[in-house]
Amino acid sequence: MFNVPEAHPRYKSLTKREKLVTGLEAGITSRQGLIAHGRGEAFDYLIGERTLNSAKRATEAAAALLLTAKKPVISVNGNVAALVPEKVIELSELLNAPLEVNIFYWTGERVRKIKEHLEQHGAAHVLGDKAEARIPGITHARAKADREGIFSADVVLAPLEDGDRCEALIKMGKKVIAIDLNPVSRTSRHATVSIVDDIERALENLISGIKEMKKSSRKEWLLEKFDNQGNLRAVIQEIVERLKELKEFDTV
Ligand code: PTJ
Repeated sequence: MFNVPEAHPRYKSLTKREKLVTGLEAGITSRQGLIAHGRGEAFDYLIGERTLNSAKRATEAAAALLLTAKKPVISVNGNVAALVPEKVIELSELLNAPLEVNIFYWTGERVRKIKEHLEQHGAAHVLGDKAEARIPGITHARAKADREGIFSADVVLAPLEDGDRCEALIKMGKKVIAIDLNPVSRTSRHATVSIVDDIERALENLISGIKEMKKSSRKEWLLEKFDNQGNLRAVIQEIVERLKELKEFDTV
């Protein structure tokens, strides 16, 4: 891994790139995953590389949804495995929810490598290698699901997801929590709760939110009042405000 100097002003961002390149070399991340990350970075620039208030509200709703779920499952793809293995494992332990490897650019070898990578980081319960069930309405490999995992889950946390599967999971009657920096992606538009934030920041906030909310009686109330479409409009409004501020400066 290229050693990014900590004093570099873009240290965090460059380190994420290194993690993905390392993931690619290890056969975990797809080549297309690098392109997808670049799209995410562009949105993160517009957002200001910070958690928006609208993302905080969505994260709170997501915490409530996960805590009230009967059978939550966390979907892991090649980008998520390379960027935040420790954080998805911590979340999985906190919720007692399995991780399920589910990838778009499917190969059996990559599924196995991602599973092993998560287990090497301490994951105890990783699904995705059976993939004996099929999500109806999807013609590509993302339809593959473990019967005891995503297929029978009531709530699916699906970071960096593609719109097709999000829509198909919703059609199956599941609730989907998306983490996606693009507020106008099909995934963000279709999910039950869309957290428009970087995966690392979103998971950090989700973990602390769940810890705080565990014993709270506000969960149902939070879910009832959350309006995903309204919140996505608020994300765009926050981005517009930031762009107006940026207009006043000569350099970004
Ligand atoms: O490992 P695989 O085969 O499942 O492939 C994973 C990718 C991400 C390549 C695949 O799922 C894909 O093609 O996804 P999309 O349709 O490009 O959607 C990915 C979304 O994630 C885009 O809207 C990006 O803006 C967003 N994104 C990228 N990086 C981040 C992100 N969102 C949050 N945090 C990020 N770091």
